[in-house]
Amino acid sequence: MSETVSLKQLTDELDQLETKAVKDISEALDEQALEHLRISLLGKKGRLSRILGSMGGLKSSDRPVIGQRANVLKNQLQDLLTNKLKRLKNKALDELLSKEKIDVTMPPSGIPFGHRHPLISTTDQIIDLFCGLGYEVKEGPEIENDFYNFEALNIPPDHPARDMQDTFYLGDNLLLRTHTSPVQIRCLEKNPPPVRIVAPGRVFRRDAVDATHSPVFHQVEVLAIDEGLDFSHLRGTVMAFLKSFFGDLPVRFRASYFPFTEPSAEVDVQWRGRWLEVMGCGMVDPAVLEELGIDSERWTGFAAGLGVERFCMVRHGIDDIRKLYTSDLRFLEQF
Ligand code: 2NL
Repeated sequence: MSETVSLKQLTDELDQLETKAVKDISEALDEQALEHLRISLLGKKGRLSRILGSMGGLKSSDRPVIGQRANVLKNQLQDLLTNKLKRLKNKALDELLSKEKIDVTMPPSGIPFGHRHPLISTTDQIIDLFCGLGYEVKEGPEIENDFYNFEALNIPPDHPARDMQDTFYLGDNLLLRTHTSPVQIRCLEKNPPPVRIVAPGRVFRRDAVDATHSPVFHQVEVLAIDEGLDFSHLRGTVMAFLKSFFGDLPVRFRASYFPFTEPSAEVDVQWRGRWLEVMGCGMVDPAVLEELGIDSERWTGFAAGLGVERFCMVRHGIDDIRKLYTSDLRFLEQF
């Protein structure tokens, strides 16, 4: 048997429990504190259970009174706990959101963009002009043989360019191309004239490195073969190209010599008061056409070779070719 208790005693206990619980719930600081409170109030061994457990000591007529009161209190506390939990959750979310606020107007974190190397953008600029004149871009192997690099271009066996001192030989008949002319020879071999092509690419010569020489450099070669082409077409094309690249600088043609063109010329532009050589060109030597089985009485053409490094250095005021090859970001990021 339970100890006897009076109705008044249990009513007072419930009143006290209510007052204290309402206060504690309203003052709970976080979800964890609230959960502890819920267990100590409404749990199996909680304070409400204890009071209900002592109901056995009541007169049986008083039991429903306390039972009903305890139930009401239980529901009331449950509601208070649920509401408080909701408010604490909202508060926690608000705090999180204000801490993690995303300002969509902030500038981006500055992940650096990559960009094209100045030699590539210079090459592209040269190519674009010729594409606009109807030329096609052709590429070919960097490893060539003697025929395509020298023989087909009318370069005689005793020419200095063929010297071990000047060309990287890889084996008996293999070498690193010294110009992109072989690309054009291969193209002419496969495609009968008329042709209009530009051949960009890396070329290789056994030069000692200094401010103006690199054993690897870049060339764009231009070739047009058609009926009735003469030096005026060469000159007009070169002038149009130079004007689009450099603007209105003075240009002069100087007579020169290449084994694969006749007549040949070198072209200078006047820049900051000085004449700078920027390209070589000429009418394709009939011997080059005949070697490829092209009738040189019917077909004529012109060709030109441009050093991309030279164009790039003049355009950007770069004083040393080595800067284009050392991959120093402090230099490259300027372009
Ligand atoms: C230079 C000179 C030149 C050519 C390249 C060429 C190509 C064929 C036939 C005839 Cl397939 N000629 N190319 C012609 C004249 C000059 O380059 O000083 N380059 C940097």
